Amino acid sequence: MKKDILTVLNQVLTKYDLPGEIEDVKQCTNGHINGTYRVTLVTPNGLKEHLIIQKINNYVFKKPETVMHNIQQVANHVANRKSNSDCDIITFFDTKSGKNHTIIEGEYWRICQFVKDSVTYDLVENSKVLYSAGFAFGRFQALLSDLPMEKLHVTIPDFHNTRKRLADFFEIVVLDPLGRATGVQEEIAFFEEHRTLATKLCDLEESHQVPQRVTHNDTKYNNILMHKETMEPLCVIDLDTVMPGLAMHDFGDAIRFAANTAVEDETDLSKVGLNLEHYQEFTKGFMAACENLTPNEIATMALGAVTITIELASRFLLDHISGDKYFQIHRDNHNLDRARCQIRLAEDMIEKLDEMNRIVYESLPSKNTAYKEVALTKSNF
Ligand code: GN1
Ligand code: MG
Repeated sequence: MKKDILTVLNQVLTKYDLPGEIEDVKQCTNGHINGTYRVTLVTPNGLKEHLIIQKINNYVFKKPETVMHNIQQVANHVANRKSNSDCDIITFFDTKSGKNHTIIEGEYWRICQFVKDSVTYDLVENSKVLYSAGFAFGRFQALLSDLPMEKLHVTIPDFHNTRKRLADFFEIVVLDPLGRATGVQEEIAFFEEHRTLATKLCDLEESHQVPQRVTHNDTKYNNILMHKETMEPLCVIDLDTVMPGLAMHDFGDAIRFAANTAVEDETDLSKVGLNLEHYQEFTKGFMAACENLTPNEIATMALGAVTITIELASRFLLDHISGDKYFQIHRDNHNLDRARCQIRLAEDMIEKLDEMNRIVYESLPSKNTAYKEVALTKSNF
């Protein structure tokens, strides 16, 4: 029988020097992968401590210890580089035996502080908050630009290899294990139509025309904790997929989420689209923080948003067709809803791609005019 969650959380706590009684547990459901609990602990001297206790999903992360190794590397590196004005990054407590995680009956658990006064948003209503979010993700990348990639494990192979993602998708369409592919022919046709566009970044990466960098790889807006009143970024979280990747993917994934006029799983597709004002604010912030982008990176930044949106749409639809094994779902056909929403968003981005490119160039900080001109000559990828 499955142990109740309170018993397991108490078991996890015994591995840490965190004495107290659990007073309250709330499950957080805005992540689709790990099991996340917000726990209120009453300490022996009567104070309340708010913690996040998280179980790493070991179906998704086959080797959770490599995830925790990477997080430690990143934490050490950023601690030495960061200035006071930089947004924090999440770090995990050490266990009594000095590790940043603990293993209970084969499951990997970790604990961090609940960041005081923090909130996350699944939908952005005011574009003004996006400059600082763009800056925080851009700065995250800048801080990691001199972390040697060899120090990091690849926690999920081919994570943003869009070519492989689409090949896997078409393979499952043929296998159609549950007969669900028959009902989504229109969606499947979308991926056939846009396969070439979606794999352009792969071509450039494979031919070394764009560099690999240490990237976050999961830059959803709700992976930045914001101050509940000032709306300033407090902390970049979810470092599970920090590994070598492309700057355009981090930029693009953030846009996919934060510049969508609707939530990620919106079923009323008339609400879904790219908000160019949101896009512009985020872009300005990101570009101001990422100082050493190459002309080819700049020229393909907007393409990164289209690419990652198509890629994620294919991942959601693959999961729907294969029986919802990867992303946690909270209703029937949830992954199908998510896929349809992302397809609609990608279609809108494709229509707006020229405008998106123009905004990238306009957002380059003035000190970068030298490669602004070079970038303009290369804008037709
Ligand atoms: C997953 O864990 P979470 O919810 O932040 C996924 C991302 C997707 C995202 C879509 C390891 O992120 O790649 O973009 O869902 N993470 C993994 O919301 O697959
Ligand atoms: Mg994640």
